[in-house]
Amino acid sequence: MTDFSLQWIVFLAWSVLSIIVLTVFYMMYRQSRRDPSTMTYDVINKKRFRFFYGTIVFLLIAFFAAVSGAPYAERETPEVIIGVKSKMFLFEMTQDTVGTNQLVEFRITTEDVTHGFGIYDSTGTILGQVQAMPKYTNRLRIRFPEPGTYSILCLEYCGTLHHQMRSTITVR
Ligand SMILES: [Cu+2]
Repeated sequence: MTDFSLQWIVFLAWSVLSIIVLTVFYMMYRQSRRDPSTMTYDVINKKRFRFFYGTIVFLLIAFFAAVSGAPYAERETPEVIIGVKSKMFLFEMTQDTVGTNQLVEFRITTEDVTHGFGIYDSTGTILGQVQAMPKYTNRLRIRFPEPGTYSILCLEYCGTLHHQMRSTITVR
């Protein structure tokens, strides 16, 4: 998701929330201006009933709208899955070439100590990272926006040759 669309979602959510809050205040204001003699228990109970069930219906709709897409990370299926076995002092990858903008999922583990798996572009900017942990497989999903050679560096000090623990991935 781009920063731009995220800003719009936040703005919309904020607007909807503001409208709800203002509506509630307006209803309270109108209520306070009513002639108390018209407020029989019958009228009050009817209002409470409507408010109570209205709130429940609203919460139910909001709940299902919010969770229908969960778990969020699973919405997309990765196009490429790359297994990564780390060990002192190298990364063994099942594949080292992917396509531009493909959704790539790295499944990373280690055969010895904990390592880090960090992906950098040609300017040295980190695009994503995850730990390589013994007996666990951690996943990292990433899209490479531009073709080129990306560096993979170990991010966890793992021994004397840690600084040499690097690999590359080619994006076509
Ligand atoms: Cu290392």
